[in-house]
Amino acid sequence: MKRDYSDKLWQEASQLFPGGVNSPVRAFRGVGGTPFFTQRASGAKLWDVDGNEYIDYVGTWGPAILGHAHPKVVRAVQEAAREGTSFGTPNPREIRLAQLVVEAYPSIEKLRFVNSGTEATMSAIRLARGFTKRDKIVKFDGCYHGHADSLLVKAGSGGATFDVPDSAGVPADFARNTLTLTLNDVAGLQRVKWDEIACVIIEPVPGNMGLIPLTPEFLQALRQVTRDSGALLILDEVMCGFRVAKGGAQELYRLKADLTTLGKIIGGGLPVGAFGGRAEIMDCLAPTGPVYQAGTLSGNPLAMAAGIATLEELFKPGNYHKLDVLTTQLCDGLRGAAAMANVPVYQTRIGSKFCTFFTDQPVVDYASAKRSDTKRYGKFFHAMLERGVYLAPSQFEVGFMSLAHTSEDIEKTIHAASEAFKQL
Ligand code: HOZ
Repeated sequence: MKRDYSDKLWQEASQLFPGGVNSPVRAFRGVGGTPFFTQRASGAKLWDVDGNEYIDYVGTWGPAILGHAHPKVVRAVQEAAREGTSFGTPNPREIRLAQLVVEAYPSIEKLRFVNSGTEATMSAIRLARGFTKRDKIVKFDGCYHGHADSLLVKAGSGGATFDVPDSAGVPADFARNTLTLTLNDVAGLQRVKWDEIACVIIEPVPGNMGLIPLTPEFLQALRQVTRDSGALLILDEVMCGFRVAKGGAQELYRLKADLTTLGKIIGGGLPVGAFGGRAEIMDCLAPTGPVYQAGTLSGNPLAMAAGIATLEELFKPGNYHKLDVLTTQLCDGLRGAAAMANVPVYQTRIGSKFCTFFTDQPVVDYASAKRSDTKRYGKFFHAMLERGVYLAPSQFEVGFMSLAHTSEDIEKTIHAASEAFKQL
């Protein structure tokens, strides 16, 4: 595989950006080697600057559920750009996108758009603290909710990949107010003094330590304990929102959050986040309430246009079923290919998210995810990349299927995996 131009750009990027990148997990340190530079992307494919083609299962870390550069999304962004790239005033597209979100999420009565998932979770936590007048929050080991200070405690994603779950630079006084618990541990929920807790934040489809299914009993227990104590339940659906079902994890598990955070898909590939929930809570935000939150580019018309086009296309009948079928086909194929090569794997899938752990033990929480053989994952990753398949460059991230993937792409991927597993 030709790599000359990517390698040259990597030298230049390494002089300019810490670790050569603008977001750590892109640096391939979790799998070894150095990243390729992408020239363009279309449908289910990426092409790097050396002309290599990849079937892409990262999908820009989740937003590309329609595939890359979907014509309707591109057209919507072009049309919006012609009318102006940012206004700093209310604009009609904010309303249309908000209506699409509210239609899908019955728990969201009011929402606010921001510019990233990190902003969404950071703002939701502040709002929860302002609403409840309590300081302490609860999160779960290995869940990642962006990089706001209070949330970089036992964090997944890059925190898991680089083994820095507790970031330097977070004041001890902040971290002290973040309590952590173990996923799927119903008994562990009893160890918390819930009447001191402002909120619990959880990825209802944890996807930042690989992909770990939560039991319905655990989710229901969490809902019960928060409801009883007045602590708010924040479901972080930045990754799983609009991906695992039209109404996200809340539809899948019949749950109702007090606050929900969203991002990724709702921006159709442009920078967007949102948080929303009960009107009574949301009205505590300025200018109606005392909790301050703001953003020059929030509700940006280009991002709104991309989000509207994405959701309108995604909501067409049959699309979620198609995603399920494609992802099941891939996961069955990967499991079969691993078995044929005698490589123990634990394959997980929820909707169109999937993950292959290199362990024969069930993965149910962060500790069991960490038992996966990450070196083996790195070898598998590179064996797949050489065969034109781009998987997440870390064991602690997940794969994303898109509507642009075809059965033929999946067959090619399974064929590549059969060879890659044998090579291990
Ligand atoms: N937040 C993404 C999912 N883990 C990864 C993207 C990034 O950190 O660059």
